[in-house]
Amino acid sequence: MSIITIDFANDTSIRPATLLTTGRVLVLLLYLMVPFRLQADDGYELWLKYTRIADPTAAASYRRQLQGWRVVSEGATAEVARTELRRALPGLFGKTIPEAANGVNHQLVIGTSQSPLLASLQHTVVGLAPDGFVITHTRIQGKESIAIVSATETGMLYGVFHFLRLLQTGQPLAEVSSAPKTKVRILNHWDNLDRTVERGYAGFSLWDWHKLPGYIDPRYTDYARANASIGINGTVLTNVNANALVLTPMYLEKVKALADVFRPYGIRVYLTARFSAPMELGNLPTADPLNKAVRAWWQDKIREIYTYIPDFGGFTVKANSEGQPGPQNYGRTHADGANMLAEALQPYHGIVMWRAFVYDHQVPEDRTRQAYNEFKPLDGKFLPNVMVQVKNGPLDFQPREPFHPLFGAMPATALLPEFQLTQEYLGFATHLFYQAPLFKECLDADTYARGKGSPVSRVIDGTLDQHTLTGMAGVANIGNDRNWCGHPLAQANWYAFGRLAWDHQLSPSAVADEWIRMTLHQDAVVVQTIRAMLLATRETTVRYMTPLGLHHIMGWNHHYGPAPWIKDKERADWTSVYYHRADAQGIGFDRSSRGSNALGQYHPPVQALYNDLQQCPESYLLWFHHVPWSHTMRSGRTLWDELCYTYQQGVDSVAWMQTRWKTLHGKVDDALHTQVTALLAVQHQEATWWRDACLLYFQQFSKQPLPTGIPKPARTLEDYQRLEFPYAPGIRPKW
Ligand code: GCV
Repeated sequence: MSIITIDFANDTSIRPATLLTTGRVLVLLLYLMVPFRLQADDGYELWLKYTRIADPTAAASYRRQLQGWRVVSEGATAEVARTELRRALPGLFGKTIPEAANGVNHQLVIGTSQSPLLASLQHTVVGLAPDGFVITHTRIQGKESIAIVSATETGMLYGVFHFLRLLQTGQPLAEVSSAPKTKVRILNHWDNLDRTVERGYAGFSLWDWHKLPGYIDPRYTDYARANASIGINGTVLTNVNANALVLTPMYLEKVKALADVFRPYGIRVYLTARFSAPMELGNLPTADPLNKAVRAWWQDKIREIYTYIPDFGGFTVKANSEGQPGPQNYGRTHADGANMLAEALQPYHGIVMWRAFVYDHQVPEDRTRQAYNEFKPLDGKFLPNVMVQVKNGPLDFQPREPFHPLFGAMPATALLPEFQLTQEYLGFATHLFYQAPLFKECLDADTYARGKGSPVSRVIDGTLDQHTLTGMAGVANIGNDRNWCGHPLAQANWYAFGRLAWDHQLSPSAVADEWIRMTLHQDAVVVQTIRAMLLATRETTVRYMTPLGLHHIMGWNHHYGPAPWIKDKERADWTSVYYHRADAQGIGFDRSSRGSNALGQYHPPVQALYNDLQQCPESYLLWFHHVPWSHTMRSGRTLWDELCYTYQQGVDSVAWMQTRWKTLHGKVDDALHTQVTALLAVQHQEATWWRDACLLYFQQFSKQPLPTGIPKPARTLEDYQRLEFPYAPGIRPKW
């Protein structure tokens, strides 16, 4: 759709008397010509655009059921619900739906179950998890009504957003009862106080620390609306590579200002705690978690934080990992460190999310085994308000990893899975990569912890081991780019994360469908085309980056582009050769019982699935095995040929996406079409680069020709190896 903006008021060539009529006629004409939107789609409105319902039959049916509406609760969250409905309904229907304070027949009534008007519906929300809601057809004061009701104000707001989603996606207004499957649905911002974002590809941090608390950017409210609309109820504002300054009064004032904006949306604020803060801010000689003065320092600090932010959520902590300080500096355990903070937070109902992303290059042990070695013995040693935060896989957010072996190994500990929405290893904000299939692959994986049917999702929603403190964390892909996430379609990952944290049983396809309808278009063919593209992106990227179980072969430090040749750095576990182990015999990391036995950390049925080279699913082959180049794959091809063809398939799939996207020309917003066309072209170029650089490099070991159909690389291996990207985004600038 093209941009149409006419500023009548500033057009001095039109005299005031005619301005009104001419203006009105033009507006009317424009409205008739462009019924659904008058502005270019810059992505800012996310999935809350509330464009006019395209199907007139559906619109008429909704209208019949919505003669008026009212929110019968009071308070800040009720006001947020009203504001959202005032914004949404005229957009969806093209005209205002009256607020009917005294009720009308066929009305929408919204409130908590404590509202006297909804008292008769109290029973419908009894037993629902906190913040669950019900949408039901009933009679209120004798009038036909649809009621949205929840035991909590936040649940009521979630119900409103769900109702709006039904309208936006053309669903029937049937009875709904919905409650979150996890409790802490939280974004982790790796945002620094200087506004750079570690591994951020969508501009600078949203948090304008310098202007806070005096200036409250309206964008903070839109951020909160977006999160509330998908059930996200927490945000960690700062990078896990933490800066203690955020705990000082000057910054706490600023954090408080953000918390005040987010509170009516049901969003709690959390911070990262730098473990050495008592030394850096408190001038103590130690940060030993068993030291009395250190404990007292944290208690005082936490008390102080709660004077600013009475509903402060707690801390995320990265300790003894990649140079961050931690309890092990003092010979203490992770549990000692986490419990010290947890004890101080406990009176205020705060929690600690203690990260299990730990590995030490001094330890002569497969890096993927180290977190389990460290944390498994601590099971049962953490206080009840501690969650151990575990990345989805045992390495580091690769395009494909098996699930982390800690899932299913710590039944006495609340585990919080961490996904990375920002695309550090997935093509930054340039490549289209819809992550819901990746999230689901992990959530659906069977740990066999309590026999068959013990998926990761049941570990983390608490049903497997009866935990009530549950959650899901996502490393945010949000920055201050106008469209929030850099790539105009990357918002789908933010959306999918929230939806799956609420209900991990939703399918990636259904979530994509919702997002497309709410964000881009309602036309069935457009929806189908984009959904097919989104669903293909995960496998596509795996194929052109890290096929057949390869991993960690990207550029040094910035992680941009292919670099399987990285070796001889200060840390072996940051190089590529450590992971692919290509040699004259074959390629891959033997993690079977004959190798590092990382597989031994999984339950026996999982071991049985992967341990045998002949049985191992080929998508994980080189993750678990060192495989001869001549190995016969299921296709009948040799490993070498299969590797070449899989890289090629990845490149071909991007070309397929380009063709699909081309068919949408004229059907989706022009500016969006142009932007995505350009980004897909870059993705194609980069997929080709990955294929050529990796195959040339691995060919040195396989010593075999490229099979028929694989094009000759455009450049030499040395050319690719010489490429440097001094200003690749996402790493902290060196001053
Ligand atoms: C925040 C990877 C990233 C780091 C990140 C780290 C982590 O190693 O490259 O930038 O640090 O993961 O998750 O702590």
